[in-house]
Amino acid sequence: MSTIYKEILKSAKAGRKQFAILVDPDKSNLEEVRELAFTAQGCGVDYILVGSSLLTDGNMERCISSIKEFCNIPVLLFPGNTLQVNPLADGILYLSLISGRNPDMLIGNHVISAPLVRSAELQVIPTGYMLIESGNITTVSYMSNTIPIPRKKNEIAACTAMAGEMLGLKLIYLEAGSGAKETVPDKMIRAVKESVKIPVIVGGGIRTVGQAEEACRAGADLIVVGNVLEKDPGLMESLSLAVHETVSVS
Ligand code: 1GP
Repeated sequence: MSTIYKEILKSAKAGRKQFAILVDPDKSNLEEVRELAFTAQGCGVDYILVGSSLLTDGNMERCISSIKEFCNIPVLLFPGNTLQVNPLADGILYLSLISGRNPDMLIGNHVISAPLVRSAELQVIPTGYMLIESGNITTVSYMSNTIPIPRKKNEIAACTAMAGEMLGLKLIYLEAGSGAKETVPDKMIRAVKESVKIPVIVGGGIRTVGQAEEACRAGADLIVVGNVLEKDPGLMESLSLAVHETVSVS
């Protein structure tokens, strides 16, 4: 078992919530990336995810090197496609998009990237990635050519997560989509959390401390925030503090 996954699992079992930031190499220039990394180090961020649904002029390698210049927080690839696999990272959320029915996102891209991932010696964390309807068509939904799970269909979300766990996936990631209008509903987080024993990640559209706390109380083990920090890096400290201090309410 990879050391990063061991830490995620240990924290989840102990009820210690964790906080990750998402850095999109397209949306932040290298100066901004360095500032995010420096701030993250100072406020106890647990992981830095790097990736994008569509990368145009950003550069994964330069982005990861810039992060590593300013902090020693584990960097996890959060790849939108096979081109984003990079050996400079510490690990990879090896995402299988289990809420969708696009074979390329379920297994095809993994077959293509497998030799690269193996030779990069990344810590591989098999992750069941689930898109949840969030009020608008998100880039990830469009790019993956998949329909998100409807917001009120908690039973579909729970059964999908259960199937993912029984197939051997190690994490469930409930994703509203970067910049989503609405976050993943609390009731759905709760339904999924009650259905599986593996840790649950929640992200997409979280802009306030209150939203992060709500997701944690509903059962999220790890919160991911990206977009809002590009505009307001100062919010990182209060988000990190709030997540680390919140406990689940059953
Ligand atoms: C997206 O869950 C992450 O993949 C983070 O979303 O950018 O909306 O915070 P935001």
